[in-house]
Amino acid sequence: MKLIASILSFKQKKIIYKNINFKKYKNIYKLLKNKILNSRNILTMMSISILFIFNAKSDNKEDTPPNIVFIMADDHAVSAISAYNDWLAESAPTPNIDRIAKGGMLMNRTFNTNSICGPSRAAILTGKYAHINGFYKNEGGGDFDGSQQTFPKVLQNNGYQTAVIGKWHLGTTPTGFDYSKVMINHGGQGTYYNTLFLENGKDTIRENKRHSTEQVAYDALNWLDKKRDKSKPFMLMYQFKAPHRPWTPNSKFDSLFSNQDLPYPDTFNDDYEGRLAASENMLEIENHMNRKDLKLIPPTGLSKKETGRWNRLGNNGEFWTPNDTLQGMDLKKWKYQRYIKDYLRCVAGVDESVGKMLDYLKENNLDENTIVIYTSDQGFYLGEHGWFDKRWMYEPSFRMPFMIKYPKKIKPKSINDELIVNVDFAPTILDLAGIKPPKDMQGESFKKQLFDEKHSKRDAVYYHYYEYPFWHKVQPHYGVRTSRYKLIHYYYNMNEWELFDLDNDKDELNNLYEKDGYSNITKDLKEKIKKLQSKYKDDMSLEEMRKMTDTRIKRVYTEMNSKN
Ligand code: SGN
Ligand code: CA
Repeated sequence: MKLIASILSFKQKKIIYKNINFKKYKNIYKLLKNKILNSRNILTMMSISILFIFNAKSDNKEDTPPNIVFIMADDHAVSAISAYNDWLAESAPTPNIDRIAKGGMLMNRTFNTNSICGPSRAAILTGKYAHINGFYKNEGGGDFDGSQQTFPKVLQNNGYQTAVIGKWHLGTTPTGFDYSKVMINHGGQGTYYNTLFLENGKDTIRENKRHSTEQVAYDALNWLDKKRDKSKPFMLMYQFKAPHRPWTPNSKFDSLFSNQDLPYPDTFNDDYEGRLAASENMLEIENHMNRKDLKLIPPTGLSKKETGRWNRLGNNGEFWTPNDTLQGMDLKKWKYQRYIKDYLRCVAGVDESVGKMLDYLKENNLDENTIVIYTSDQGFYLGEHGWFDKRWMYEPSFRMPFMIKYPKKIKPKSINDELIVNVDFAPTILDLAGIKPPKDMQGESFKKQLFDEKHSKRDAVYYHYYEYPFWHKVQPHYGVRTSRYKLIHYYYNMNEWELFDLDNDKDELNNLYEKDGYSNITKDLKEKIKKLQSKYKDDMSLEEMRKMTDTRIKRVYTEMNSKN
């Protein structure tokens, strides 16, 4: 318990961090100027002249620090981005998001370290695993400790203008930003319409003219155009609520897919054989989607409480059908079609807002020197294994989309299979900005891999998920993935291991743990887990890990002044 308390009361040491690339010459100039005034030394005069010649030379475009637009959607699966050319690519293209991949690099193997909203965002900001940055669960996980070091703070300290606009979902008010406008209603999740925002930590603004995806685009372009300090490089976090549950698209996309059925994933009717934890889930499209998810209209005359109950029916496996005749597989398919169409309509909105940003950068001659990243806080199940939601270390939720465009430095249309995790984002962004990543960040910069497709270094990535049983009853687990194998340990109230050979079983249906011929591979993977747990300081006992799941940390955050 003591150990856990120390983790939770994590306090960030102040990092004195100096690497003032683009301020460098100005500072040296000041220094030398003072010297002249003091000594009137002719030699110093000469060195100033040399410096100016050098400075004029190096002040060309090569040395201008890049701007950064970090675009993040919420729950956007790789399979719902056509650049990944997966099973939905033809039916639901995302031409604007694909522009980023075409103009730069598509990373095929980017993974989460804890596949859920707040924890992923905290890992991205800090470059540290959840047990180190302190934010490891959404439910009963408290608020993010905003006093700790984050990559936006480091950029800000190095002369960048920073902003975050859209979804934040970390409880505490954003720190490290010159401008922030983040969603705060619905427990920080934000809503699709009538979204309540908090601007710069003090003013609440109810936006009721636009769908949230359009509002975020509007605010982001407005900041770029009118509010930022144009003498400085900028880093903008452009973050959508879409396509998160309850998948409410902008009504202008209502007719999209109305005359077609979308395809089903291969594992739509998975029976979870050989995977005990998966068989105990509560995230099946067939059995755990509620009436509100699928946009059924409640009967009139119900009280607010009754309406809520009516809407939520289905969450706990209660049977419902939109009419008296739809049953069995037909009902399951009907639910899927309803769900996937709304989800992809939300994606269409995100794609449109990404297009607006790319157009703006181009029209304002900013695109050459601006790094544009597109990612999502995690992946999502679009019917694979019969599921919606995320959390598992199985590929559809473990994988994150990641593409990056930087015309000056990254070759267009490049594809990379390197193993990357979300704690790598922070050091990579800093590295790209010419700033040395702080040593205590656990992730590693993959800048080299961006410039050279063949540069490879990591042989395995480590994962740990804690939240249980709410929501969706996903057993806490940790595991390791190499380019070929994955080993997972479910440890909370069972002791189950799963081993998959991804080369021969990409859908992870065949658990090879304790099967003949796999003992050496298993031994090797267990050693890898041990090594990574010790490297990332996640080497506590199972008892202590279980306690982390059981510890409910109160949310101090309240929806500030949210009454207006
Ligand atoms: C909400 C959803 C859950 C979802 C969590 C976490 N329920 O609680 O289905 O798993 O968010 O999502 S809902 O009925 O409120 O939509 S996350 O993106 O914040 O991690
Ligand atoms: Ca999410």
